Amino acid sequence: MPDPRPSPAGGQTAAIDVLMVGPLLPALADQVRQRYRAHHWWEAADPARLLAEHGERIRAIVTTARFGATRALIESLPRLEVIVSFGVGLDPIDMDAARERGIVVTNTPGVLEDCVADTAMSLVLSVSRRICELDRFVRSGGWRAATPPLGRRLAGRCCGILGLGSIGLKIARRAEAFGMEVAYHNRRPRQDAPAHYRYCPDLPTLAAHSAFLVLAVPGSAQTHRLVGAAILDALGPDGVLINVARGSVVDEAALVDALRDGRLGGAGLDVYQNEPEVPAALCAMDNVVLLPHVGGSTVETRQAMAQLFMRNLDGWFERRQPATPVT
Ligand code: 8YV
Repeated sequence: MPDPRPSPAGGQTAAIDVLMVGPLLPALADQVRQRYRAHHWWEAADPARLLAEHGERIRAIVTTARFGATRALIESLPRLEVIVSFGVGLDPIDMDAARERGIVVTNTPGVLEDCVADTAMSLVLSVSRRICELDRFVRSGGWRAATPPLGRRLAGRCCGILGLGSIGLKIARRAEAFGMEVAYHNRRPRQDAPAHYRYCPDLPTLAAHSAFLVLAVPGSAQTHRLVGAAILDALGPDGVLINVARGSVVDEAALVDALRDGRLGGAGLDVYQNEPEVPAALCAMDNVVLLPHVGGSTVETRQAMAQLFMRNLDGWFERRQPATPVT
């Protein structure tokens, strides 16, 4: 439905129709609505009717790394010029459909990597030192009756990183600061990586060598279910899986089985196969720490992402120059 409010600050952009696929941060959604004629796709009682009425005029899809843009949606908008996404992940955007039409896609790289790396290290620490479990132990009065269980130390143990990209590199630096050894697997060795980072030519080798296997690869057809039973077994009963990448990278049923059977030591997860659904079995396990996909969710990072998002949207319509185009 078009937002009924006028677009006072919109100036030249006020007459441009944009389709908001899902909810944005309230302040960012307000900015978009003040500057553009925004249609709320996810709230439409009859999405087909919304498209029939406004689709001909829509020139931008504004979306997030969660909601993306399907081929069907892209193909239904004949005047579509640009897809502006909040987040770095491109997996829910049909990039082929966008490329075929010459539609520009933008995301928000370079501003959320520190926070995602912090989240990864928070999970490493929380699982290894049993922070959440011990918090529950204190709150429930368990301390009066029993000695707290021991955690495992980080220093001297190996942090294995699947995907030494911009986020992976920041995770590596943090792991080093905790005295950990760093190993990684990419399709090929990263030339600018410090020489003491051990390159593993394949994922099973990395898993076998690591105490913590941290997933930092993009979600894609190439990374789909890369981590299954064999990799979890290579990580082993003392090993911990950390996922700040995408739920699609892990075979979640195999993960539950490995944890339940004690073939894997623990897991720290920020992402899941079918968000916001989390398997009940995981919720019942003490050696698992669960976050609700908050890798980049800090005030500072969200503000920086929102600014970059607007520089992409305005940059396209004012100068044909978005700040961070992907295509
Ligand atoms: C986003 C993410 O912050 O950027 C990404 O790819 O997965 C998240 O951390 C979130 O999806 C924004 O909607």
